[in-house]
Amino acid sequence: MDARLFVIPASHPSVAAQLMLEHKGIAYKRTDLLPVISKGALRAVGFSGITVPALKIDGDKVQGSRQIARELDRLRPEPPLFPSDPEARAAVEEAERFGDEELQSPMRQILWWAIKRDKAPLRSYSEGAKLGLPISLAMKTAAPIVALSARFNEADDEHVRQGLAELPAMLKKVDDWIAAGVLGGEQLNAADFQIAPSIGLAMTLDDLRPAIEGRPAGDLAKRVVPDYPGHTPPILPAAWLEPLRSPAAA
Ligand SMILES: N[C@@H](CCC(=O)N[C@@H](CS)C(=O)NCC(=O)O)C(=O)O
Repeated sequence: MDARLFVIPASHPSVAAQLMLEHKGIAYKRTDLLPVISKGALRAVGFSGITVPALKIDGDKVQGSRQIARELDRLRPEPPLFPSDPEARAAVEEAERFGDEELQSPMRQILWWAIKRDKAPLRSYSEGAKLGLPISLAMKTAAPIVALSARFNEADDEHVRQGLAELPAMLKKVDDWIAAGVLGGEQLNAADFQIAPSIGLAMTLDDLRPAIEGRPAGDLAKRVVPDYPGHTPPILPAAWLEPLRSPAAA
């Protein structure tokens, strides 16, 4: 198979797509793109959408982590990304939908909010990336990219506070799915690959890690994506983190 995956380094859905290609044993080449510039670059290589992950595989173009999961199962059914039993499949699809539609965005907003305030950690998220220019130069020119990314992703105070307030319930949901065997089974599935990178990304923030580490959701992230790139020292206002500290969050 001839496969090329377009990613933004440390993008959580991009990590999901990489993990699924690896799960299938499909060798692929990776093109690393800078945020914002990625939109034009994807259009230039023929994709209709503007987000990563975007996959070219045997001449076809597939965009979006959930679409990629289905295409990979169609092209190479073994090992499967979805259970064959219809009820079990529906449960995995619902967890996968939650990961894509509900969990991804607040994690993205929290990270861009943090990077907008302190750009120094950005470099750690690009570790090992091939951006087509020296990493030091990329970091020097990062300010407009960060500002645009924060705006594009609505990474403002209101959304970040809301995301942090909702995080305990989202983590509980993931813990419950693990307890029910929907996630974290012997055979990892599309929902594991969708959700674990979002949790892994959250754990790169010192502000969030204590609320995640040691609980089933944190263990899942460590198992599925043990070396998530990036590290952000404490930066979020203490009052905003209160929902994560309350006993109900545990
Ligand atoms: N939910 C979609 C969304 C993908 C998405 O929003 N990707 C972000 C990176 S995490 C992106 O491409 N953003 C464009 C940019 O940052 O310029 C998926 O799972 O594929």
